Amino acid sequence: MIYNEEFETLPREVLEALQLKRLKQVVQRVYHTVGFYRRAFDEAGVQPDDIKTLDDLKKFPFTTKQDLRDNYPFGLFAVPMSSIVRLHASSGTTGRSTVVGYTKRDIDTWSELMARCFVAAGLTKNDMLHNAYGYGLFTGGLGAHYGAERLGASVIPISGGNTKRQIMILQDFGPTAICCTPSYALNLAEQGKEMGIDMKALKLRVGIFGAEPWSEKMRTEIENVLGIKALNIYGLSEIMGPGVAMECLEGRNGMHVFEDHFLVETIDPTTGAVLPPGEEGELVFTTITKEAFPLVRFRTRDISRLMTEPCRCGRTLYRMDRVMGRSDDMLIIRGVNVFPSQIEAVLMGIKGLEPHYQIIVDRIGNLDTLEVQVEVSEQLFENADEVKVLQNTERRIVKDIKDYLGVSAKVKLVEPKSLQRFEGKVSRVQDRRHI
Ligand code: DLL
Repeated sequence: MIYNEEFETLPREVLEALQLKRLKQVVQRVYHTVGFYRRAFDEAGVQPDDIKTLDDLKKFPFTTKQDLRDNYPFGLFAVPMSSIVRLHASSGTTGRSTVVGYTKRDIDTWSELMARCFVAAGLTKNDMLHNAYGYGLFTGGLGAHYGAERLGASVIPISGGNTKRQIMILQDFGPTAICCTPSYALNLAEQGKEMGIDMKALKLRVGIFGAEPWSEKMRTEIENVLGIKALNIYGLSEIMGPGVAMECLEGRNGMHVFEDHFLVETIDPTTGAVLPPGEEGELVFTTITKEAFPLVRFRTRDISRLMTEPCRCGRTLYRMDRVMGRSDDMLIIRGVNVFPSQIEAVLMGIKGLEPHYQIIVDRIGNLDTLEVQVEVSEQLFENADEVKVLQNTERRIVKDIKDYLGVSAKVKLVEPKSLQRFEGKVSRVQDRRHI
């Protein structure tokens, strides 16, 4: 089933002509409305008129997450605040989060794209959706919500957490579809089992899972324990939120990128050179219809590859493979994006700690765990007869990590000079998850 038959099945030449027209417009617009882009294009010696073909895009400079941070919070918006109807943001210590804005028309486009995703998963207005993506600054909850409403499905805006209650609702309301992170799907299944519930007997038929990396092995496991079809959805706040790309029920192999709204390239993360389709590299997106927050050549740091082979669903939109990794050190812990540098910023804001720490990430059962080990200063350690001082410091770290970054961490204070020292590049993160 296809939501927007016309735009999802355009012959490639027609699609490319549309993309070129939209690309020319967006490049003109950012040059004239966003100071950052005017400077970046001038510095790179390119002008909006240089876009004659789609291929010319590669002459233009990249936009990075650092550029977004440097222009925090609203510096890259291309419309006045009076036209902005919604803001979302990633977590982060002050000044380091990414803030994104939407006009009314952007919300409209986003809702349509999410509706396309749900239809690709076989949903109709007769379905009921259990939406367990988090509502709030995170784009998952509201993004999926508006899309399901656009389709006319019944949405349960359950958001994240409170797992036992979620299971009761799954039983009592009988939703036919669910969306959440893949690890939370497994968590729900496990809790349900513990409560003595036959999770396969629920009415659920399909799940739309994303926001964190997962594997074919996890797909099989989710499908087995919940008795559903599990599909992959991709997106990122900077580009829009969920609904940048979505797997279809017919193909279940790679996610169709909504190329009438986003141009996608894969690049070599080291040299920045554009790679041919099929080759693994970093995804780079250009938004060609967004009003409030258009981005030209945004480096996602997500590693994947483009698949240009036709799909049996009839969509002509190219697909992207599962995200296979990142070209930076960003961790996704229970769906929350966390940079080690943000943890460091929290630690360095607390007196009595040394800049020596270790971050240990694991998956126990289906839950990601985060442990931070940090050395205390000699001074604090000598005063440590007062166990209370240490306890308070530990509590403060837990609280600050939760407050600033939105994740729970276990914190262990260790003696001065007890953590491993590195001669070359420091390696502060141990990711023990086998996804
Ligand atoms: O995670 C948007 C989203 C919500 C996507 C709900 C899908 C479902 P951010 O919080 O900005 O936005 O995080 C974006 O999450 O760059 C990827 O590294 C990762 N990611 C998102 N979807 C997938 C996926 C949302 N299907 C970052 N597989 C991205 C692997 C994913 N990683």
